[in-house]
Amino acid sequence: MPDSTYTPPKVWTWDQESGGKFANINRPIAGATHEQALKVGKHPLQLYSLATPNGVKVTVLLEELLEAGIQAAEYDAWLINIMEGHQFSSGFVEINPNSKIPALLDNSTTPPTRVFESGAILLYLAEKFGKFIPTDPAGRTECLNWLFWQMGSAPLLGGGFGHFYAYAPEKFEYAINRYTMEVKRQLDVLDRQLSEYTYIAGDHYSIADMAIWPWYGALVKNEVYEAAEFISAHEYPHIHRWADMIAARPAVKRGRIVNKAWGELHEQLHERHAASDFVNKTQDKLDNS
Ligand SMILES: N[C@@H](CCC(=O)N[C@@H](CS)C(=O)NCC(=O)O)C(=O)O
Repeated sequence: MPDSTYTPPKVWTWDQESGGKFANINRPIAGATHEQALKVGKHPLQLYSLATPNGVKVTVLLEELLEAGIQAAEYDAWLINIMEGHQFSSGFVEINPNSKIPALLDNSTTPPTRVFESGAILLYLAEKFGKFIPTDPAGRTECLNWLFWQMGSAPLLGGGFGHFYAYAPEKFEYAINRYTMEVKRQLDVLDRQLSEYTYIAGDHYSIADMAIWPWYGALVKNEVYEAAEFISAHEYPHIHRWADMIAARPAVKRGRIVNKAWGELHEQLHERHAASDFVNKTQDKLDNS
């Protein structure tokens, strides 16, 4: 058994020097830290986000809706830099009291509708536009099964495995073992499902794929946590087949770079306000102009 030298005190107190990649933004209290209104663009849908896996779910869906010819899905995507604490502005907290990206404001309704939690945003948009969610009860239920599977499972991948394997200031064998076991089990769940079906929830591409791909597709393709070798990603061939198929979709290629503020300059579109921004406003174009 790993040796532990830490004995929890009777009452936990906030140690602001606890270390770790996200130590400067982690806090034990909710609410705004500063007054700052959110910017608002001309489109009905205002998205406040960042291209983390949770953010990419939503920009992929919005681009898929536009690709399907639904002009009412036009949106402005504003960059929320979580490392700089933008999620704690008064404007952001008004639309997401939980201070996490992504958050959406639908100005086409009266009054405007706020939507937070990526799963709720996917469901809201899929229902609003009648796309990427089956309408028959059995198909819809299976789609929701996998959407909610993702919402419950991914915190164990991100907050558990990713945190302790990639971000924690020290490596703890107990924590890494525990979460690697769970994540490999989750990957096996997906691999078995995808050995039987083309897409996660059956024969049709849906919001379940859009929720799961940015996390588990990225994991097996070594795009998050640099952990593909560690978790033996080659053991999940059906996830690889599916991940390649999703990644090849034009809307996915666009959606994954919206609100991205790291990586290759041509794959960073900090803000998105028009389709032409993918051609003219990526960081390589802006830096050269
Ligand atoms: N369950 C939420 C999780 C969202 C989430 O964890 N967002 C992270 C980035 S991926 C965030 O905004 N973190 C900022 C913070 O923790 O202060 C969802 O799916 O929308």
